[in-house]
Amino acid sequence: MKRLWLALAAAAVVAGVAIAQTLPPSWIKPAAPVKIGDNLYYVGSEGLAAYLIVTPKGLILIDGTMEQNVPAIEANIRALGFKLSDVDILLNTHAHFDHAAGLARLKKDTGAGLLASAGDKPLLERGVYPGSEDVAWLRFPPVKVDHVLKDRDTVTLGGVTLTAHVTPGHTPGCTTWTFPVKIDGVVRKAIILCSTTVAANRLAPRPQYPVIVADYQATFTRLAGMKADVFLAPHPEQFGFAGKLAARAPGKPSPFVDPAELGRRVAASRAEFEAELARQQKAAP
Ligand code: 4NZ
Ligand code: ZN
Repeated sequence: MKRLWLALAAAAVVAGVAIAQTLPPSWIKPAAPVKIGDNLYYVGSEGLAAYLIVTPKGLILIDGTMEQNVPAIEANIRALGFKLSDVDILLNTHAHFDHAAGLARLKKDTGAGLLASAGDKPLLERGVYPGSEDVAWLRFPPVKVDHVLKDRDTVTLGGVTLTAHVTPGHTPGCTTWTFPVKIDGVVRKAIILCSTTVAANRLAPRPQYPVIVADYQATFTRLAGMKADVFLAPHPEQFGFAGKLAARAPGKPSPFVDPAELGRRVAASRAEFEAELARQQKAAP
């Protein structure tokens, strides 16, 4: 996947607006909802995750994905037996077009309030990619943030509490979420990682934003000290979603429960980051 981003980033320079057409088709391919736990459903497209957290007092939706996916996300919410007006809170992993472009329309259709970090709020409200504000194909429909979250703030609805962990780098306000999820009768700790990939980000010599490298480093250190039983992320391949779905079988433990996965994925991502940082520094004129 990383190679793809590098290719996309390189192509962006030469192709400009045409690049949007080369995004993975799976990103806007509708997918049926998937039950991960009693109170947690995947309601995104085949290639971009959106998560629905169910509480007795209403629903929380994390990520809007692309604008084109909104009808399918809404159909998934209805197929699960809910009304769009049941969605009370909208959250976002990070303010990139592929995870935030659908938020404006979802907000309008559900009437929910959007909560976001201080670092990502201005990006969401302008609909721009940090450090590439003038790149048209990276823009998305701006969406008003109703409440600003600080690091370690909690969001509670219907007795379910989510914790916001501001893990910057991928974006200045990248937000990782943790919350309880009941799977096979056991309450587990789930984590939705914001994203720690470099993707199209410039690290050197003209960084996407001034402290991006220090932010990534601190985020990797912080994540390495965290624990979770269920590892999730904004891109399904980042947590092996397809393989886990295929591995599910009645009477077998859920493949979504893997307390070692967070550590494994963070270590791998950190190694990729360091390699990419070295590559960009070496390539610098
Ligand atoms: S992301 C691009 N949100 O990191 C940039 O998966 C960033 C991502 C995807 C695609 N891009 O430039 O095409
Ligand atoms: Zn991103």
